[in-house]
Amino acid sequence: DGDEAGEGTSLELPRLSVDRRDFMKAAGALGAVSASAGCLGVLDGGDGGAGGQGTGTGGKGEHHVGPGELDQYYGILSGGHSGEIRILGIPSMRELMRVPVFNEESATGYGHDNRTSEMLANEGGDYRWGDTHHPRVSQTDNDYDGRWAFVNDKANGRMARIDLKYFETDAIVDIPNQQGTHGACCLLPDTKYVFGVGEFRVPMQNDGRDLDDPEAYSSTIAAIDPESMNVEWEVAVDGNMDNGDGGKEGRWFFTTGYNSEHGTTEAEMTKSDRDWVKAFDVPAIEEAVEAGDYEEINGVPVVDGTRESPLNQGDRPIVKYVPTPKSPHGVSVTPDGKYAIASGKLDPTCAVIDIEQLPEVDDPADAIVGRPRVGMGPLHTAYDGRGHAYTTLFIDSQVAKWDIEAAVDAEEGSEDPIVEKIDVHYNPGHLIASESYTADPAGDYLISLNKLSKDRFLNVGPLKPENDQLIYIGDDEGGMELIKDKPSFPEPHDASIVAADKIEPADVYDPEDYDAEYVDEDSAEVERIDDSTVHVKTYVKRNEYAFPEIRVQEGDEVTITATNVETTSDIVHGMAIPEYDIDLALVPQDTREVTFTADQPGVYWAYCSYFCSALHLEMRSRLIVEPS
Ligand code: CUK
Ligand code: CUA
Repeated sequence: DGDEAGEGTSLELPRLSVDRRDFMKAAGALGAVSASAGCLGVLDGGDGGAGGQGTGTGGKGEHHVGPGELDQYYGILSGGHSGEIRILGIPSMRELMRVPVFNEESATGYGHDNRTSEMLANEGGDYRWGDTHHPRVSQTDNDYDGRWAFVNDKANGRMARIDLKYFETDAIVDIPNQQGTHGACCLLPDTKYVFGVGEFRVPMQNDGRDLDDPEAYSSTIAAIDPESMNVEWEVAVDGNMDNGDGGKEGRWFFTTGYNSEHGTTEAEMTKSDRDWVKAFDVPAIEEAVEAGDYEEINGVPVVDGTRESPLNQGDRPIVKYVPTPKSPHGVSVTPDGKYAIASGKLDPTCAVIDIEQLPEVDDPADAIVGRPRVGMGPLHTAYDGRGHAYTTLFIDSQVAKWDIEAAVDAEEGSEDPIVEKIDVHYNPGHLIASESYTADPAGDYLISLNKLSKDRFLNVGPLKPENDQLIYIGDDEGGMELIKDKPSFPEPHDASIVAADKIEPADVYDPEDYDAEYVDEDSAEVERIDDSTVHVKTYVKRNEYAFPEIRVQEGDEVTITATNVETTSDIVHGMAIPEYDIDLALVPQDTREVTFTADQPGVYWAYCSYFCSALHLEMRSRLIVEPS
């Protein structure tokens, strides 16, 4: 087996072989990892480093991705209050791209052209920033289909969709009745909904009423249709919520939360010993919506899922409140769909909830079948598909690897299920293993998203980067191995790691995909629409715009429609106009529009902002604004 894998992988391969993944699993099953791991060294592909190839287990060189080689996975990381998401190659940890979502971004012109600025202003609710936490990729049959990524805005209660054909945000919904949308997650197996988990409890009509009556505040989950990005329904519940994850079979959706006390101060919120994992019975909720058992609030059917709700009194409550110790934070469903595991945050244990037992038990607490003591400050849990869970320990600055079935068999509070702990640097929040959110995780890499880096990097002043650490988890016998530190800008919270071959991005735009006027050499013109309106239609190519000069009158409203008519991959042009604050970026075959008022007479050199050719600096057009 080992020899075969060794021969099947070759130094010429530009991309780490997919076979490796299967090999790792097979080898793991045979308990043969350490015996044959040396063969993996050839995947190194020419690193030649000391720890490198074929030198037995654990050489860091075997995870090296050399110049010109491609990574095995896309890492799709959130960017926290930068408002963006980031794309990393894994295992290299090279940052490949940043995708603006809730922020304006000048390199890509996002929020600067009419289409994206209107999306941010209209559907997007007209905020200047957002707080992305949980990027989740759409799935079909419990596996990544590479179509979309979704990400929440914890700051302003929104959900965005990123089209993975273009790695571009193509839709945003400002979710009614949610002030901060924290958790984000697809309902599996086929992404029927994207759930936004509302965190902050607020008056459902937040217009000045119920200010001093926190008991009347609510938080909701919102079920969003992934195609239309329409909020189909919401469920209002008791307590705050933070993270969410869906079962694999389309029935259950889980959220963690805190503040069962309905307090408004930290002291009030942490008074009681128990909070809840809430288990939403999605088909039962759909039935309630169907039957008209809801109140329409701000245009959305809101179903009452509070404990007192009549919908929670019968045989089939729509929300089961599973009591867990103080403020559980992360929740994630195991790849086999058997358990939802909630991490204790203020309690050193995780709660293993048996999903099959949920409908059976009278007291939801009886569905908790395991309570391993994992360490201090457990926040989030990921999976390798070999029966292990990996939980970040915020306070201990560690990742704990533990055996899920052993935790079910062990006494409550036992440390016996712990297989191993590894130090991380420092204070990890989320962690994510490759394809961990699918039914079939790859089980090789894990990233620990550490909130503090302290002394791990050159000092860049008081604001330190965070530290995203790559850990190899493919070798159960050799143990977890820390491979790499990667400094990151504030502040990734969560990620999805997707096999490279499951996403198929386009190389150039397809003009059919967007409703914009394609301008080529035949249709380029400067059209005066009326006394005060001018429409400039220009193509853009190496090394020119359609017009060496564009003449308008002071006070004109000018719309520029610009198409990059290049068909060659990677030839991007820009159209920037100084002092008019204009910044278009045009990938091949893309068309963008911008509208502005020519209110300052004078000469303005429109120029290309992407270094596209030897004559890039000459690629210009003179905007002449004649005084009126
Ligand atoms: S949360 Cu930030 S570390 Cu938004 Cu999933 Cu836990
Ligand atoms: Cu076009 Cu530079």
